[in-house]
Amino acid sequence: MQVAIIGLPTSGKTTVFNALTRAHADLNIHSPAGMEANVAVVKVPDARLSKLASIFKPKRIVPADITYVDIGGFAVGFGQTEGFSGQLLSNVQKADTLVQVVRAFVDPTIPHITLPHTEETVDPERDITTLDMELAFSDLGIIERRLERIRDSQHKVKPTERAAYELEAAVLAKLKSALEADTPIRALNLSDEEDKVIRPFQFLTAKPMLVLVNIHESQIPEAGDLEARLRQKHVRPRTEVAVVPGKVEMEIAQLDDEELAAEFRQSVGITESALGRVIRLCYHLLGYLSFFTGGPDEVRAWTIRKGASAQKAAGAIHSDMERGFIRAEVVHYDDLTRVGSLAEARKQGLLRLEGKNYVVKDGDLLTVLFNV
Ligand SMILES: Nc1nc2c(ncn2[C@@H]2O[C@H](COP(=O)(O)OP(=O)(O)OP(=O)(O)O)[C@@H](O)[C@H]2O)c(=O)[nH]1
Ligand SMILES: [Mg+2]
Repeated sequence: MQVAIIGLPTSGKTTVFNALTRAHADLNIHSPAGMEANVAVVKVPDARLSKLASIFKPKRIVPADITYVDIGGFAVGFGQTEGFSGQLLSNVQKADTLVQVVRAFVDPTIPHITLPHTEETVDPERDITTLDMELAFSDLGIIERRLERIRDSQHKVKPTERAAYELEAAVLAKLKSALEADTPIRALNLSDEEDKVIRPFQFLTAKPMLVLVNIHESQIPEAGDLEARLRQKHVRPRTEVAVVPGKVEMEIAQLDDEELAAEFRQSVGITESALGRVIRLCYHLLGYLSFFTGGPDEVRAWTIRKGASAQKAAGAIHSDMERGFIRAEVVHYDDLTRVGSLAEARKQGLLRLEGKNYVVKDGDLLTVLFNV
């Protein structure tokens, strides 16, 4: 899973990147325009892995991972001007989910650059709207150019292609009016057919979005109220909002001593680390779940979409396994850890043979039988 961290200048993107990845990226360097300023791969913490390891005693434990990319250069106006460079666009397009960092901390020594004609105030509501508009402008530009091309080539379309052309034009027109009414594409309930039509365009507002509101430590007591207010206004389908004290989260994440980190967290009133919370919200936004494989070599966590079949899950492990899928032996984590071994699970009938259409559940442990 790839997550792009975006946001207006000095909103705290690199601070949040450090908090989420435990990295030590330099805050004095402005994230360069359009570039991947910082990249890190994070192991997805999952307490179930160590429990499974105590059963399988494997040589290694392999957690799922997430790649975070801190992308710079979201100056205001990038979506409307040529300033929205190919590099920036393609770096954002690559991501599965966007994390938008919004500044809510007040610090007069750190200028907050927003629109040239707005005063330098801290206003998370305004900034959420600004960034959403920039992304929407980019999508609208692509839609309008495509619609124009469809109109211009109407007379050349072969009869066999006409239906596909008309469907595409209709879907794009629907997206256009949604965007013009300030509704991002991700919030539309598109059919599978419509989804397939728009996928190649890689629209920015079609990606799930987590809005991370970056507060100062002193604002922690008001965090709950602020979050409730912003959620009410900005949570929509495939959009989540969370308030985090970025700087103190970064300082805690950078501690090597887990015990000290827990103490620190408790002393400032943080119940769940931003690192864990953001991963949880990204899984939720993408509709992902984890399943496991286990054996003497490794115990491993895998990520797939909710609703995926056992055959699709096998494909996440290896394409050969998907192609040559025969059956999967499935036992749920809860059952396996309750009885303590695969042999015992088998004896109690908890280890089931499932076919290719079995819908994998979060926490299933799969052994794929395949033939190539
Ligand atoms: N006082 C205070 N300063 C913060 C807080 N969060 C971030 N900062 C500071 O704000 C400045 C900008 O933070 P960065 O994380 O570098 O922000 P950025 O969005 O990556 O900035 P650019 O890459 O320049 O666009 C840094 O000096 C941070 O230390 C906070 O909660 N309180
Ligand atoms: Mg930065």
